[in-house]
Amino acid sequence: MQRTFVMVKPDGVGRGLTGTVIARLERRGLRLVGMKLLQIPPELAAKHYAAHQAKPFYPGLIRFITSGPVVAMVWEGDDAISQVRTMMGPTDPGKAPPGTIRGDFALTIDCNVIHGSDGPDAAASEIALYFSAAELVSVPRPEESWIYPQTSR
Ligand code: D4T
Repeated sequence: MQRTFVMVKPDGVGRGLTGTVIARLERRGLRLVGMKLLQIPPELAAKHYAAHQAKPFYPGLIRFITSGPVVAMVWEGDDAISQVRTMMGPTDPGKAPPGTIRGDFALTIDCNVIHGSDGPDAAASEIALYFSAAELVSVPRPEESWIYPQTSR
């Protein structure tokens, strides 16, 4: 079992895509263990995107990510980090195949609907940025015996 941080960005929330994103992750078999709606303050945005601070797109990225509410979530499951990244599609929606979230719902890299951690270190630090341990609740779903048959039966 692995945890990953997922965020529906302001464009996704504004376009009413939050439910669609959640439904896709749920249907895949991932387990939702934390969720909150918030408008990201600039200080938190700077921490989240610290790795991009020197990039030319950084000011626009901070403006965009703080421009409206986001839905921050933690999802859990087998290989959750890469499963979610695959479901998201590439950062640039122009390169994202149909069937991926970005390939189905986005056209530009600036407004690409969803964020998902790109590795275990990012997942751990992003989860800690947005959630306290008490805000995460992991309860197995009954149908998981059909998702992980070898371990649950
Ligand atoms: P996030 O972090 O939002 O899940 O995106 P990715 O992990 O897929 O991609 P990233 O970290 O390389 O980029 C972070 C964020 O910056 C925006 N961006 C990126 C942008 O506006 N212009 C660009 O040229 C790039 C590379 C989109 C995602």
